[in-house]
Amino acid sequence: MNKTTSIIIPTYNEHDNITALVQRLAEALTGYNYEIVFVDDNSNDGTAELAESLKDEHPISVIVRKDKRGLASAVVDGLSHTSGGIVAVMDADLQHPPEVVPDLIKAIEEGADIAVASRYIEGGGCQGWSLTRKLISRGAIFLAHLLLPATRQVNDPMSGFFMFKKDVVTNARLNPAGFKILLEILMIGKFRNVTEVPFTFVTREKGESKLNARQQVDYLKHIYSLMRRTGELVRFIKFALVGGSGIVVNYGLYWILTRFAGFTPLGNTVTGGIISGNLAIAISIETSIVTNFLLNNYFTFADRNIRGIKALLGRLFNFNLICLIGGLIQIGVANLLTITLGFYDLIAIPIAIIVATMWNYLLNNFWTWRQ
Ligand SMILES: Nc1nc2c(ncn2[C@@H]2O[C@H](COP(=O)(O)OP(=O)(O)O)[C@@H](O)[C@H]2O)c(=O)[nH]1
Ligand SMILES: [Mg+2]
Repeated sequence: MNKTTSIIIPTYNEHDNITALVQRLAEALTGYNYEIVFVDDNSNDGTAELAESLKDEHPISVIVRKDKRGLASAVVDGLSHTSGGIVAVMDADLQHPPEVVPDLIKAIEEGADIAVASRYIEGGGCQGWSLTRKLISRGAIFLAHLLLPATRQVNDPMSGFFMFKKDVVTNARLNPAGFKILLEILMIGKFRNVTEVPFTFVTREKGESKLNARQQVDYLKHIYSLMRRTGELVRFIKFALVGGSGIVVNYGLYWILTRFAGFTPLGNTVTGGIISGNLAIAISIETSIVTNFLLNNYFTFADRNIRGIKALLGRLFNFNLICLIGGLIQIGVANLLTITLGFYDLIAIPIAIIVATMWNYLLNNFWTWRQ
């Protein structure tokens, strides 16, 4: 309660929302110590002037930047003007209901380092969104979860409404070109506990959205930049290399077994031929599973490596379980292609391997080496 919460609010042409915003914040935060830091990118509708005029009655400061530089950089600039130990970020257009701010403060008081107002947990939602917009939002989150592991602990890492202890970012070099500032904080901030509190992202009543197609492209660039800066890009490349080596082992061993070691090539229907061919595939698959596991454990995921033979075997077991399904997929596709569709086996096998590899990547990233 005694700690001051600094609420950073980036604005661009939000004249018609400011008064209601400040009033609703004042009501919601009666009894709390708080300050509002508006970071305005030189709006031409009088937003900054209006905010200035509310200073007498409310704890407000207004920063005006003359050349418009975007949303995330507004937050980064706002940070250096905050006096509180706790910082909140929210939109000015009332799509982030001010009444949720006390819930965020409560989460921080209860021990969270970062509290995210979330649309995608029980009790949260989006008002009036079309199916397309929902799908884009979900797709963007899926991509973040897939490529930026530290975001997986949050269901809504794209939220623009959140609160954090200032220590979290004290030593972090936040990239102001980044579009979604919460992604930056989750990826390069220092924290232990993240909590989500539900909220409904309501429709905008006044003013216009500044979201445009360019920002969707910028989002992809931002993910790429975060992958590069946090080492996830290198991990992705390593994983691909190990996967490639597994394919060589898998395919190469099948070739050796069927061409030089007496196993029958798949598709050949001599007596016992199908069993022999499938056995060759099974041996090749299992060998590549083990080589892939060892390489991933000591190379791709060396930083998440675990000690002790028991834990290692447990993880190998998990890995095998996942790959078992991948292996069955491979065997199924290989049999379908060769026996049913008459493909040459040395063409069918690599196709089957590719399908199985895609499955394996998704599941291992989300399970065996999950964070
Ligand atoms: N300072 C600053 N604020 C911005 C900029 N673009 C958008 N905003 C503010 O960021 C918040 C969210 O923007 P909005 O256009 O509503 O995005 P949407 O809710 O995703 O459609 C609002 O408070 C805007 O006024 C910008 O370039 N600079
Ligand atoms: Mg908005």
